Amino acid sequence: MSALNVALIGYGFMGKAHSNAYAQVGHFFPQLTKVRRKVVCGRGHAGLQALAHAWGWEETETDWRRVIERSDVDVVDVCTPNYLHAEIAIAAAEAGKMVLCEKPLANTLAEAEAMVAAAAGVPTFVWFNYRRVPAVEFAARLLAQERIGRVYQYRSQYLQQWGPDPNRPNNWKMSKRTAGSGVNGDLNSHLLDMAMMLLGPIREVSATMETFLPEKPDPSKPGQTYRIDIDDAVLVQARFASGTLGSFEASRFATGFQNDNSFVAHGESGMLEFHFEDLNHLTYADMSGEPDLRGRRKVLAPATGPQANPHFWKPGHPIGYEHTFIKSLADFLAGIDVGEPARPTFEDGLAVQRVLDAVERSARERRWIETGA
Ligand code: SOE
Repeated sequence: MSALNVALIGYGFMGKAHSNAYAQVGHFFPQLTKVRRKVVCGRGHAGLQALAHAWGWEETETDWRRVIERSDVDVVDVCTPNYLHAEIAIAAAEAGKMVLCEKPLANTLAEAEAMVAAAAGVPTFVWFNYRRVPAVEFAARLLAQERIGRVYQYRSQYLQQWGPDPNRPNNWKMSKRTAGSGVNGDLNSHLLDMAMMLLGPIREVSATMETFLPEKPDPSKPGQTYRIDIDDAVLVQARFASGTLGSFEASRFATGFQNDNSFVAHGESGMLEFHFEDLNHLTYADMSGEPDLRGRRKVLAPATGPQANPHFWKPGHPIGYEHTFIKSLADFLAGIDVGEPARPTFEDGLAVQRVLDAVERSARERRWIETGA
């Protein structure tokens, strides 16, 4: 296949992460179909031009509808604020484009369902990038090999600390209309995607959501405040279809943690532990050996041999945040090349959205809610 022309819609933090992936993927994965940074689209003129210039986009556009009408655009990548995901992704899919979308897939479950229906005939992908951390992929292999046996408990946390910062500008993430939710969609969605990738579907949840500061000073308007109607923290108890008992915590008020996405899986014959703030390591405990040597051991991942990731640097040469996006894109392109869609697809994004929706209902109704999985 000749190069795919990509249109990126949105140019914030994620626009930069995706731009870097498009720029780098051909260097690390030269065997895959090439991608061309054709056009980046957004509303704010100066920021848009700056991103286009810095990251090598050929053209800019300010109306996403014009981008989707173009016959020379093959791939539409949606990384706008959440409330625009559904409208843009559905229009792009109906125009026959391949569609990639930032997480969470949508603002609501109904929107996510409509996106899956509209995109049935085109390749789709959701940027749950933490799946592609080599240590997480390694953990998935160990779980598939049943190295820790039956998993009794899975404890997972996504902790950030920027919530209380009085100097942080108000933006679309602070409003239910534009973001759909607070940490539930922004952070807990990552935890849920990773958990379901590792351990299968979640059957039911019981949750609490908290808004610590419903009103904050607006740093751009001295003396004024703004209202916050989204969740600052969410605590979830869950049961997986497999029988594993799960817990999920996501917070923007977790002082001391900048971006720690972590899990611990406790199995009958061992344990696995991962922290994104230490992303090149996986901690493993093996209960099958000599009793005195059963402590936790921290291994560098990717390791050597078949566990190594041959596409980045040699084993022992750590990788970072950006590689998770490059690898996500590489897997998407490899899926196109072999005709087997890479995951997470929009269906996987919808599965996460069902749990996010159940979490919200559970917190509102103060009871366990089944996800339907
Ligand atoms: C929020 O601060 C955020 O940028 C999320 O939106 C991203 O998905 C996460 O990877 C890092 O944190």
